[in-house]
Amino acid sequence: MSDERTLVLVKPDGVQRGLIGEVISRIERKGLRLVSLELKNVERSVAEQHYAEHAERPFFGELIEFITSGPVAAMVVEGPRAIAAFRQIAGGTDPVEKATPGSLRGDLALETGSNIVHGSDSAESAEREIKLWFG
Ligand code: RTP
Ligand code: MG
Repeated sequence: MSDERTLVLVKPDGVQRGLIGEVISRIERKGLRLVSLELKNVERSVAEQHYAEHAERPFFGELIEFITSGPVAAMVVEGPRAIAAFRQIAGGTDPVEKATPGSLRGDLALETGSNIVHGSDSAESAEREIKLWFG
């Protein structure tokens, strides 16, 4: 099977809590490869484009405030089925109701609004997001 690329973000809560290493470690232990890595201050316009699919949702304002509240670690991760594989490592969106133990969110987060990591959800999203974050 040919390799895929996915965009991973360690969100501001994960950076502030010192979890960048933990996230990278789990990516590498799974067998995925890091191909780009940059600590970035997030422009509001980038945040809004990144989460454009949620623009009409009631939590959109909070989501944008949160993701622009401090630096994020942005990375491009590569490997066979990288998109689904990282979603598995991350765990479900709600860290208590959906993420299972053993996943980043299941082990390390409590709230949906601050759930440590982002991973692209499809090949189309990955392509769009990698362009947005890395040009
Ligand atoms: P992400 O895009 O950040 O990787 O998370 P995800 O795919 O697991 O979840 P998604 O549905 O794309 O939602 C994006 C982020 O919005 C926040 N959210 N809040 N209050 C709520 O009901 C709610 N739903 C989603 C979460 O922080 C989620 O990661
Ligand atoms: Mg998403």
